[in-house]
Amino acid sequence: MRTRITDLLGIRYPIIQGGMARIADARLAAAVSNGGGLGIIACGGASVDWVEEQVKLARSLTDAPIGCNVMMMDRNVPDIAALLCELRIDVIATGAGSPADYIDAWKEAGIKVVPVVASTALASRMARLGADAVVAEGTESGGHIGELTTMALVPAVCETVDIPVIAAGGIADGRGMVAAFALGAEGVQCGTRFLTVEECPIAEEYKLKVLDAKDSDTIVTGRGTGHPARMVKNQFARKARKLEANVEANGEELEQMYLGALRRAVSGDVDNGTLMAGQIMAVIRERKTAADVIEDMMREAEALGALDLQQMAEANAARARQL
Ligand code: TUI
Repeated sequence: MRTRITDLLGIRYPIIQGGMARIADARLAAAVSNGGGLGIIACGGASVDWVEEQVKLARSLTDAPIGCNVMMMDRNVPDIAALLCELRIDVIATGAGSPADYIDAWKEAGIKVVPVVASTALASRMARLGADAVVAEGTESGGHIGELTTMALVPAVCETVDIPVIAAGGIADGRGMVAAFALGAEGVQCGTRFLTVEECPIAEEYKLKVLDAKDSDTIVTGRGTGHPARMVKNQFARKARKLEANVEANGEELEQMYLGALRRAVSGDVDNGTLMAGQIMAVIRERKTAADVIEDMMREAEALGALDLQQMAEANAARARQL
């Protein structure tokens, strides 16, 4: 299939992998890109040297396009931004802030720029500044989140900008992809779905938490401090929520807790780490490879998309009868 997203990014399928700070490395990104999607190396929390090494490694693992995600709250953003120009990375996605100051330089270097937005206001600003596409990311997502749901945000963004929109937040299979396209998207971004794939470098304990989780097993911390993030409910999250009730008194303890919390999660400390994951983990039960996730999603979406509403309703009723 072709959409403005596959044409823009030079990829086979309109599926891109979410950033996932401290998780998405060259091997995961290359596996996604080799599977026909767009793999993304997460620069969030990483050093310039690590990013350089990972981009070079990814290039040795695939000839397909590769992207990087820049976390705008990071202190080393100016250095990362310059490095990615030098390396001529194919695509830059951004999150947790506005990349307004960097778009011109990235475009001049021939890089496709795809900011992640959580509101129509930022989407229209990004389009005006020359972004090639936007990711409209709903609050169902894992990690740093905005307020609006994917269901409300995606159509609103699609009505606001004429560049292609990639939907994110709560999408992990063909059903989600068809729903996103019905809302106006021309591509999807999935993070949580790639957490449990074979090529994802997180600890087995983290993967098991995601595979075992039910719909009500995520929690949002940081609303009190202005940095809301969705993660698997665990000891860390419960304690953070308690302390946040009085940020003034507990600010320092909270800061200490968050130090290294992503790293702890990734290395398997499922009690004291931030196990970032989105709400859709409730329907993820298989492990698969990255390429199989993409193939299965496309097959399921194409089969569903070929149905009319009457046929969809009948298929849904038939599935319910089998429960
Ligand atoms: O960025 C993400 N998700 C992330 S970043 C991350 S790293 C982290 N580590 C520790 C604590 C917190 C984060 C983990 N997950 N998604 C993209 C995203 N961007 N979602 C929402 C936004 C966003 C929100 C507000 C983008 C811009 C914005 O406002 C900027 C402005 O200037 O209006």
